[in-house]
Amino acid sequence: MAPVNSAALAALVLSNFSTAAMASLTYTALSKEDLVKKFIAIDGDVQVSNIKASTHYDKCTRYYSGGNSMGFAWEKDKINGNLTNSYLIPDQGIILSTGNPLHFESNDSDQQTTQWYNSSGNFFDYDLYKTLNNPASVFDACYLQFDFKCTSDAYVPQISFEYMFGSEEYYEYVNSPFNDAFALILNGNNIAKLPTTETNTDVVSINNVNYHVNKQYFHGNDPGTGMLPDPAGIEVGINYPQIEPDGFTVILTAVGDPYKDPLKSNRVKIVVGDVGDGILDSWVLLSAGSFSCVQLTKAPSQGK
Ligand SMILES: [Ca+2]
Ligand SMILES: [Ca+2]
Ligand SMILES: [Ca+2]
Repeated sequence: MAPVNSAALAALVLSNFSTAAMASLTYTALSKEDLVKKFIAIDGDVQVSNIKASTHYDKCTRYYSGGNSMGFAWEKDKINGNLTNSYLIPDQGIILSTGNPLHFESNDSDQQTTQWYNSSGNFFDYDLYKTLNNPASVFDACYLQFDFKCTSDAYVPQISFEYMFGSEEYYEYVNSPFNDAFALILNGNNIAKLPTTETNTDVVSINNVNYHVNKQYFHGNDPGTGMLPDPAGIEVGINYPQIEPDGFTVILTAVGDPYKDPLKSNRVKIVVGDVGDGILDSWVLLSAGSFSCVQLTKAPSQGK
């Protein structure tokens, strides 16, 4: 880890929050049923069933709020350049981690790690494994799954939500087997995809969105590369000291295409996993109120 002057760090934080208090998220531990409820828009009547989650979901998930207090992105991640009007994370929603959700804040380490796996299992996830371009073993997967449909055929289901993915695997383990990833699987298809891609995959993972490829979707936040050569020959630095991951995506939007029949159940699985081993954790933060049932007359996709 590169030395970081604490006074300079504090000044930097304040410059990104000139009028606001120090950034701080509020985390709430909820049952898996309440996590899903927090995630569903009260717009139309959504019927949810068959809620499942990782056996350690009480450890790897939280509801969070206060996201806007984490501030805005620097233009080109250039500290003391111009701040954009793009928030770094969704204001409130759910956070899932391959380690501890509460370790998302404060970049005080190059190696935030919590291992949930043990001798009785890796917390492997086959659905996430299948989305990977070059599959490697998945560890510490944290997931939430549910079925949903609309309670009346006057409504149709819609899915559109914002999320960001960040990881301690950046920058050192880009293009390595430690390819932590996130997927949101709707009726068998991953809809958490990069809007465009320079590579042959659109999966949100370490190797597919980073300082090197698809970098328009990436924010660097690296405290130093330790004994490894600095990638691309540049010192990135901690651009966002309020955020622990050494790199993270811009806020991305996932849009789903649920079954047209409003009465047919849709299955949704949200999953983040360590890949290759269980260390150097990743986090995904998803906006609340993203799944909804809207009146048929308002639905843009009607008649398809
Ligand atoms: Ca870090
Ligand atoms: Ca882990
Ligand atoms: Ca990892």
